[in-house]
Amino acid sequence: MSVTADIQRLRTELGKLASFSETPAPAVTRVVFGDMDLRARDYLKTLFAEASLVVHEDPVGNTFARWLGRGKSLSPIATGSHCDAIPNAGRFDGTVGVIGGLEAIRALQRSGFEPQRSIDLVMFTAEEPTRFGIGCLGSRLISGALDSSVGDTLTSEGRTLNELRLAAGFSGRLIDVPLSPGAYGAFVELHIEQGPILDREQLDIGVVTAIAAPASLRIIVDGEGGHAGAVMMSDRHDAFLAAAEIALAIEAAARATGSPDTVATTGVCEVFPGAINSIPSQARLDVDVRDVDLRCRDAVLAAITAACDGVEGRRGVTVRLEPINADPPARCASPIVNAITTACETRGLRHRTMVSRAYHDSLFMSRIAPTGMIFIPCRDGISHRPDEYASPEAIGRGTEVLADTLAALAG
Ligand code: HGY
Ligand code: MN
Ligand code: MN
Repeated sequence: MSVTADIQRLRTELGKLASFSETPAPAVTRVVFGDMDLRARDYLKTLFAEASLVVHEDPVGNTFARWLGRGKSLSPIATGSHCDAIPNAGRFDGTVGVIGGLEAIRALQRSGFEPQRSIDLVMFTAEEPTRFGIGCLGSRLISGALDSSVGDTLTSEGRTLNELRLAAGFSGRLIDVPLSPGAYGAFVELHIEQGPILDREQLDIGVVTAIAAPASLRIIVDGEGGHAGAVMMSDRHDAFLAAAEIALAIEAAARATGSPDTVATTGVCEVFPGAINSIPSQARLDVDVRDVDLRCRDAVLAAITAACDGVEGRRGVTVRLEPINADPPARCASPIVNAITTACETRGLRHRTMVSRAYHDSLFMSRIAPTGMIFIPCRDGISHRPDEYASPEAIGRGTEVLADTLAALAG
């Protein structure tokens, strides 16, 4: 049985989804629980209903669209990804896994396939850290990796996660979000690679074997402010310059591990009071550190602590480190990797195994179900930018490999 994805429909629906954005095209910005996020969710639910899927939303907005299987007693399998987008991003990150997952199900329906196991299409809430400062919020809660108390401790613009989710229409208690291990027989996520390997090697599919271990932290530097004209250079304790020294030390630490997979990024830098004629009294850095090898990643975290200690002494400032998360890497399950590989071979697609340097909801779903990921190429590996691009043909191939994999797993 060979199913075929409707490439034109994929293109149309991804285009419509991209129109729900807080920034003008080609950029896409869609922050969780914002108006555009809620409009995108409504659009998706109409698509799910058209496909006769039974929709359920949990208390944090994770959305489950189920294609009922014949074996009611069998644990379902699942696919899915996210639809939120960081500021000034592209239209394919996450959405390919949701719309592609939907089209994989529709293609199987069109082919007359009837699953033994039910198949869930999951749209995870807040995979991006934009609003609440931590990535994979929805899948962390599903997998039990995050305690429900975050409902009162995570805040955005002075309001708590609980206040914001209830205002967005998601009722119920966060304590009821976790799914037990075994709730799913398997989880498979389709996603753009967000790196250059598949495009550069002109391959169709990446069969993911591992997902890098992400860590993030906030660094707050307190110095002495003062008048930009009146305070002599020798008397200054400039918080921004201290932070700048720390940021450069972070870069050096990532380069020094010897592992090509070690990456570190100072993605946010805020300076207070932020006036041209006032010496910065405080600076805030948000830092992201990753590697598939935990030792390398943690070596960078240790180097960051040492660098902060040194800067404190040399510059007469105080530095506070606030860890946000430090997660282990995920290994994809062999049966899922094999099912994806078989689908590629059956279709004669050029494929290779690879690690994911980006994190995904699969990183946490792997804690409760055997998990795998299907990557498709994106042009020049560009992502988290408006010029992120995956061709309709590449998305179609990924969707068809996903459909074959779901069919194999759903029996
Ligand atoms: O940052 C990441 O790896 C993901 O795209 N949120
Ligand atoms: Mn992303
Ligand atoms: Mn993503």
